[in-house]
Amino acid sequence: MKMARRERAVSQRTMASSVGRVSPAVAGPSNARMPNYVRWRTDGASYFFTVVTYRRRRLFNDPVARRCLRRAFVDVRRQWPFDMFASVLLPDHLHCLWTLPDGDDRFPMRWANIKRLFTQSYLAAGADELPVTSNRDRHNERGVWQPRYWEHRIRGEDEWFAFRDYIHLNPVKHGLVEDPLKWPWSSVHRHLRLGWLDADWTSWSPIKADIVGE
Ligand code: NI
Repeated sequence: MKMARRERAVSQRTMASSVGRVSPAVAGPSNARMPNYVRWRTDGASYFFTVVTYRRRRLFNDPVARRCLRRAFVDVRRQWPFDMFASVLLPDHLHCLWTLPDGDDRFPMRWANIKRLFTQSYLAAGADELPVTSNRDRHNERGVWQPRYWEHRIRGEDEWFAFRDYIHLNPVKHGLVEDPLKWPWSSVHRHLRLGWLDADWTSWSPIKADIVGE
């Protein structure tokens, strides 16, 4: 018991001295102080994606839809793994950053499966689908997703972190919140918790609002 108390005293002193130390934080690109484990991975291809609901229906205001989407991601990643570094879910679309395994560029198949699994479970949960034209019907599109999505291959670390910021600031860009930390469906919370972002990151992160326009 004595030992434990002494250890605590020591750790409190250590904490106090580190708090007193001047932080090396200075304005700079968001990757300047990034620890190695969150650096851009180059072993597999990395992509930024924007995926939109059919006719911009605001499906993801519904907790059932959010749950179905999360499950679709889990199921697809279990079978065909990929790393999802950052993501944000908005009412009618989502943005995310993936890194695929080395030599595996099959993101179209992954998205097709995520969309299909989501549509199945969401409609099974009693959601309505939108009326679709006969042409769309023939292609078995159920009026849930836009058939296309936007993809961008990441070419370097600066771009990687610019898109990460873009994702985390997206709820602000869309006028949903004034503070990105007030948006629950964002990886910003995980990045802050793990120390991948500083608490003051918004004050110096470049807002690259023009890079995708979504
Ligand atoms: Ni957006």
